Amino acid sequence: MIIPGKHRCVLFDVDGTIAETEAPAHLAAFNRAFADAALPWRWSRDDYRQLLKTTGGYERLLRHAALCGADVEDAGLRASLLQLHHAKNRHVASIMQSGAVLPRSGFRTLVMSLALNNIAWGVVTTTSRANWEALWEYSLAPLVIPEPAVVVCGEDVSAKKPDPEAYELALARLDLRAERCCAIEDSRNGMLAARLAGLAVAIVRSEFFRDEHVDEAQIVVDELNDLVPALLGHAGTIGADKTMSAGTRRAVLQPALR
Ligand code: XBP
Ligand code: MG
Repeated sequence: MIIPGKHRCVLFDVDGTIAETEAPAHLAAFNRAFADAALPWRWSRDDYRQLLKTTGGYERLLRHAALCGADVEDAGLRASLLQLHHAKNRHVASIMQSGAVLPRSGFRTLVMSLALNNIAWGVVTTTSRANWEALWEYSLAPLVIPEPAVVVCGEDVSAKKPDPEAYELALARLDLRAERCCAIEDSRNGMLAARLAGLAVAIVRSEFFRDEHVDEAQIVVDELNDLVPALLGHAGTIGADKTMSAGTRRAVLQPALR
């Protein structure tokens, strides 16, 4: 359950939660890497929406290759796709450096409100550490916010979301029990990973997962700002004077998994 003021640390997912990275960064970078490699692959937003059901960019390339009839057990193919994934992430870094990816509205307000209430924040993501570091350097550090208390990325786990390993690792590194933390996610896979780790979960709707089934979440909102009252019990202190926008007042609070 999400009880205002109860949590010591709020764990943020990255892609779709801290920032809408999937279309402007990851999808654009995949298509640039395909062009560089003279591969006849081009993913549309609709293609990518389907492929996002597979977490992890490398795993997504394997999934696509399999859909194209390739033998994904072939070591040579796997090595080439790994190189392609690294090339894609280099494009992600240059896209982040160009300033094309901004944090979602309300991110700074939420993190600063948490900090002023002695609540830390952390990062639990499936994405590669290089992508997180680029987002931090070019889009988040300039906000002059506290650094995250923990960062768990795709390389840190053997099984990606919806497996709970990433959240369990974050809790172990924080030396905190699940009841003293909660998670903010945007996808069903992410929500399941957090729930399976025993965490209460808030969902912030994102572009590619807007219609996903997330009934197991404790609260569902459209903007990060809308989580300040739920997490702090009051409007917070910094910049949170914006009332919930008319269309987003769909916060669903339900005591799941008591
Ligand atoms: C979402 C993902 C990531 C990104 C791509 O991560 O599934 O794989 O789409 O990043 P999050 P990589 O848990 O933050 O929502 O290519 O580095 O895997
Ligand atoms: Mg996400």
